[in-house]
Amino acid sequence: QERVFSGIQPTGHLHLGNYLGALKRFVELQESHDCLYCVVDLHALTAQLVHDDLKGQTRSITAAFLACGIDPKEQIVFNQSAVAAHAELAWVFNCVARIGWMNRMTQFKDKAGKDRENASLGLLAYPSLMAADILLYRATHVPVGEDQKQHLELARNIAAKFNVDFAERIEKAGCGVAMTMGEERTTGYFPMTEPLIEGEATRVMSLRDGTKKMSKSDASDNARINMTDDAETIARKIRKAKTDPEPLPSDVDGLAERAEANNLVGIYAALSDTTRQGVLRDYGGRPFSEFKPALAELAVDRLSPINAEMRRLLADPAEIDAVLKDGAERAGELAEKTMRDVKDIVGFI
Ligand code: AQP
Repeated sequence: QERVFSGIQPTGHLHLGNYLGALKRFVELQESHDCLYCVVDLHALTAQLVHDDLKGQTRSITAAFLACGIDPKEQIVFNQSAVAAHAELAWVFNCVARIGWMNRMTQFKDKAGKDRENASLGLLAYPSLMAADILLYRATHVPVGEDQKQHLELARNIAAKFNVDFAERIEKAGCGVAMTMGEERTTGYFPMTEPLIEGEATRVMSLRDGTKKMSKSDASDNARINMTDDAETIARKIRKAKTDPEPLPSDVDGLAERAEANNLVGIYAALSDTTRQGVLRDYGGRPFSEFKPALAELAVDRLSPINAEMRRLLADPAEIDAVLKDGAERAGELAEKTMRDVKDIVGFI
């Protein structure tokens, strides 16, 4: 059975990269899959321990899930810390994963910076907790942006090592399922989860620097479009976005050496559910002074209703809290079943 899991950290305002790389895909996938969408508040502690308003941020991400169109009755929407099994399974995975694997993660290197000895142990172990988030539900697919690809590979390595190390126990417990690992058909407990990195905006770049990822933690607010920005702010940020002086090319090959143009065309394509080539069919040969206002209008058109609905939901957090509570109960039932198997496999009484 196919199952989707994905999460977003409650750290800072969501931006267009989070929307196009993750949220928009979450909504599309609920048409064809059983989905769990999680506000990963345990992860929020890894880079910064004390937050001004973690509860508020958690509610805000939940509001974004709902405002984008995720149906919390059909799907499961919850916050990670409300299901203790995430931390429990992460401990087992900390003992499966190797320190060398963690040290190679580019996100760890980026976020730890030069003073690695002083980074939190949680930041190093982040991918192990992420593997637990996914595998606790034996999820088969994870929609994410390009930046999470390496973490997904690590989750597969953890699953594979667990399956091999405990192969006999899994067999004896009778809870294994048939699967393909590498070239081999075998039996294992945890699935080889596939990342879903699809579409024209899997890596939305900064509006100020086409070589840098659009990110919540960028010091310049003009580098990103926040999902809470009003129409005027969105239009201003797009107007000021860095570009080169050439008109747009007439086909995608012409975008190869033009990071900023490529980024804006990709954003337009993703927002309008078409391809870069489709956008260039309409705008090829035209200057940015014509393209940017059209992009601003499109972004406002797509984001404004979401923004308005988020504000409505956040005005009374009771509805959001009820969604999270119900989601945590339903997620907890699924998690409990996995933890029963894992405890049996590992040998905990
Ligand atoms: N620029 C992006 N383009 C496409 N997808 C992106 N995602 C993040 N940035 C982009 C995707 O959004 C989902 C949630 O991200 P997250 O909040 O869990 O973690 P993050 O990647 O740390 O987000 P930020 O904005 O980049 O935060 P900081 O500044 O803290 O590093 C993920 O699926 C991610 O791929």
